[in-house]
Order: sequence, then C-alpha cells, then structure tokens
Amino acid sequence: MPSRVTESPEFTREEMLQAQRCHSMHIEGARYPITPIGMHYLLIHYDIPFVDPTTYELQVAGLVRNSLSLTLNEIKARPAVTEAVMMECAGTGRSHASPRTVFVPWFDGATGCAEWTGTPLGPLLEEAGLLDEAVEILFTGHDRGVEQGVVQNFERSLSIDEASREGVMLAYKINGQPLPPQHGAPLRLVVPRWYGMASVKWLKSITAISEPFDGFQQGNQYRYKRSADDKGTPVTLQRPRALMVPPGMPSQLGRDRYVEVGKVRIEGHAWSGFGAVERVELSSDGGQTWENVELGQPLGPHAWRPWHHEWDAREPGEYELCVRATDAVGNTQPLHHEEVWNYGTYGINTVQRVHIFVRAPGQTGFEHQNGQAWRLETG
Ligand SMILES: Nc1nc2c(c(=O)[nH]1)N[C@H]1C(S)=C(S)[C@@H](COP(=O)(O)O)O[C@H]1N2
Ligand SMILES: [Mo]
Repeated sequence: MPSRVTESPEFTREEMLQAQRCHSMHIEGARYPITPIGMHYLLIHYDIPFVDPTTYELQVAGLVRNSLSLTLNEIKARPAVTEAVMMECAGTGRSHASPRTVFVPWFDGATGCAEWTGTPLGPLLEEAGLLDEAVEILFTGHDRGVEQGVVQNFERSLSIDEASREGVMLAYKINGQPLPPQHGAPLRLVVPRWYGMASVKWLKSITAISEPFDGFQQGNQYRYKRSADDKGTPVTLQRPRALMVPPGMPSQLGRDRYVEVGKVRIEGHAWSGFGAVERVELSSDGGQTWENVELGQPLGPHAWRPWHHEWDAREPGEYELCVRATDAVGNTQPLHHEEVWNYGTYGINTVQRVHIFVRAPGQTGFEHQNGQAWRLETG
C-alpha cells in the first residue's frame, strides 16, 4: 500500500485527526530561546505507549562484547549533560506543497528548541564494546502500529560515527522536568541537527548491527523521492529556516495581522542542521527585496539563533513579510515549494509568509487586494 498524496487545498478527515494528535508549536513560541513544554511540537506515529518507569530496562545488545540492561536509575547515575537542542519534524512545511502526502499537515510550526537532559550515548557504546562487524546502531521504540500495511515498532538507525557524535544523548528530562509521556517517557534518543525522526522516543533497545538498516522508517519513509517507486535518498539534517513571531494582533480565523504605522519590532529564531546560521533577512514585499536583520547569540551549538529587526512600516497598506535564513555552508531557503518538492513532502523549508495590514492610527476600513473591503470595529 503506497502512501496517499493529495492536491486538494482542503484537508481530509485523517489529516484533521493527525493535526490534533500531533500539534505544532504556536508560532508566537518563536520568541522563546527555550520552547516551553506544551508549546513544543509533537509527532506520534502510533499510540503513546505506556512504559512503566519503575520496571523500565533499556537493552543494549547485538554486535557488542558486553550486552547491557540498564534501569532508569542506572541511566540517571551516569554522567549527565543538559543542552538546548533544536528539533523539527521532517514533514515541516508539507501544507505549503502540492501535491502533499496525507499525514500530519504541518505549516511552519513543526518546531521546538527544548533543553534536554540525559547521558551521552558515545561512552555507553564504548562500554558495551562494539565488535568490528558492527556498522550501525539501531534504535527501537516501544510503540507499535501498522503503517501502510506494515506492522512494526518505530525504529531507525544511525551510523556509528553519527551515534557517537557530541550532543547525541539518551534523554530523561525536558526543560528540567521528567519527560512527559508524549515526548518519549521514560527515555528517548536526542540527535541534534537531524530532523526529528532520528530522535527515537520510548526507547526499548539499542542494537549494534552488521548491515545498514533498511526497515520501514528508513528504507521506505523519510526519503527524498521523485515518485512513489523511486528509492530516493535518506532525509537527514535539518535544512535552514527562520521563524518570526507574527507582529501586531491577529484576526481570529484568517491569522492576518494588524499593526499601526511606525516602527515595528520583529523577532524570532533561525537554525540549520548543516552549520551555524550566518545571515537572516527580512522582506516586506513578498520576497522581492530583502534587508539583513540583527543576529544574537544562540544558547549553544545545537540551539536556534535569535534575531530581531525594527521594521519601518511607514505607509498604511497591505504587506507580505517573509524571513529567510542562510547557513555557514551557503544553504538558504526557497521562496516557492516547487524548488524543494519531493514525493513524501519532506524538508519543505520555504520562507514563512505573514500577511499584514498596516493602518493609520484609528483606521478601521481596508481595501483588500482581491477587492473585498475589510472593516475593523472596536469591540
Ligand atoms: N518511538 C517513536 N519515536 C519517534 C516517533 C514515533 O512516532 N515513535 N516520531 C519521530 C518523529 S517523526 C519526530 S518529528 C520526533 C518528534 O518528537 P517530539 O514529539 O518530542 O517533538 O520524534 C520521533 N521519534
Ligand atoms: Mo517527524
């Protein structure tokens, strides 16, 4: 059973259900260096499994000299690190694309930068003693389900190099709190710089294997494909993106924005898995002209980078604000989804667009560009 794609601008019933189970970050959350718990996006393929922390044991096995079985207390007794890590779902921006896969219909908010606490994975793998035949490390979750007709536990692998990298950890806390069930309690993998699917939640086992893993979530899903029967290439690192906190006040349903004439402070955060963000630009004319914004310092090497700008909204009227990040290796964001479209609609890192009305003080009427008049009244 292949995945389903649709070209309809309307969302299906399944997408509605997915969107409610797997919510995005509220876009105004782009203001916080650390995303508050509950504002961070969620992605849950099947059910949230119940894993009892008091009887929990992590199995470390396969091609290792010393198989390990570790309780949660044993894992917590190991050296601990705390780090802000940018996380983003690979299905990011899917609803900007057409056709799109029928799964979680993300717009811009499949994001969060939480502060994770856990034990580094590298030293644990060393303790287990990888045998020479081992080429990859497989991470298996406790959650089970049927996806496109295939019964499975959620599982994915990393190369030994990737798994041993600085920052890769087995996390048991988020923002100083024990992991809540939806974020992978009692223990999850956190893989900085990669799209979220690599950070396996509800971790059941870690297995050293002799062949590159080609299971469903790696050999079939999370690949950049041109068509349904193209094998494609693996989805790995987060492409550059910048998010802005939409300025002013919103309309309730349309999410259009309203500000008064004058200086408007615009701020947000930007990130890339390929290298540090070196430039962020803002456009107020839908991406025709750009100006550089001011960059701040990120909380750490794997956190998103703050930026801000004073936009001079001189004339009343209608504008389209866009923001664009460029990273240290020169990757930047496309204006249109066609430039990055792929069959699974992964990594759609098109610029965020915010439709905004600038009004004279007290102005209530607007001419909308499609000729429809808008009225604002004070409630
Ligand atoms: N076991 C398991 N791990 C998982 C998933 C899952 O469904 N099951 N979803 C993955 C995907 S696709 C993403 S984007 C991240 C989301 O992590 P979060 O919900 O904590 O934000 O978890 C990943 N880890
Ligand atoms: Mo994801």
